[in-house]
Amino acid sequence: MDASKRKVFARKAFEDDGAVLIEGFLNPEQLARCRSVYDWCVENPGPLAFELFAGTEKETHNENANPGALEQLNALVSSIPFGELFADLWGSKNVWYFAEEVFLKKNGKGGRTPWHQDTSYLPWDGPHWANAWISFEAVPQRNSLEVIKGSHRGILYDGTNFLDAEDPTAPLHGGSALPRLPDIEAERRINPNKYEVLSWATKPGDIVVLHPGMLHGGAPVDSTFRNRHTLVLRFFGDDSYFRSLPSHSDSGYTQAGVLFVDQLGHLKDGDRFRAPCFKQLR
Ligand SMILES: O=C(O)CCC(=O)C(=O)O
Ligand SMILES: [Fe+2]
Repeated sequence: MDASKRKVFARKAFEDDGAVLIEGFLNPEQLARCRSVYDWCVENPGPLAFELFAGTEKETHNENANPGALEQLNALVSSIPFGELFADLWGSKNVWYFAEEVFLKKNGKGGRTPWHQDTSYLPWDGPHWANAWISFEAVPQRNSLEVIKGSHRGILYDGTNFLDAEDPTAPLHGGSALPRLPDIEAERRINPNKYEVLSWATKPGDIVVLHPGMLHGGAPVDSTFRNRHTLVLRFFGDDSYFRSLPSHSDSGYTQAGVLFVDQLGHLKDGDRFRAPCFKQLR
């Protein structure tokens, strides 16, 4: 496929399926710079760093929006053609960078990242949102990110609280504002075809781009693929809106979530998602 056909394919796949693999997006030098920011985050955790399922076989290191890494990340995303990628993928004039998330599953431990939608945690609506999922190892398909095809256009469920190692659907917010997540893994064990799951083996330099409103989860590491170092970078474009989270949350979330809450205080439901703290790339 030539470059222009690849762009058309990626745009259609992202719109229809919610996710697409972009092979070889990062050259080795860009990938190395992503890795050094990732390593800095793991070595210098910020206030929201969290060990998922701490002390169990499922333990995964996770962090969102480390304030100490903000300047490095803004410089990193400005130096790599993410602006061009997302302007093409969405058909958006403007592109902004939101923040990062890190995942580390090591030594053959680190369970599945439970199925969830990022939009249960983040006050986001509209088509122009994307996660760039970057893993630094060559990831076999069975250990990779999994997404449910087309689910970015489906129901928004409550999140998982990521606390109950036995129940991956334990609600984040609770109450009745959002329906409880289905237990997708349990349903897949009974009927492997119940959900149309997409996943890709990836090579270093590949990125998986996914709409954060889709149902997605991360397969575990195991005895043959023992370590997964993953950096997720999040972006938004013209057609992106503020959508408040439930007014009641068992997890103490505000209606703007837990990230950049003060900077988002001026936004009401349906407003364009704009705030000067987010780096404009285009
Ligand atoms: O890599 C993973 O295990 C999960 C990724 C994820 O949840 C995300 O990209 O938002
Ligand atoms: Fe996620």
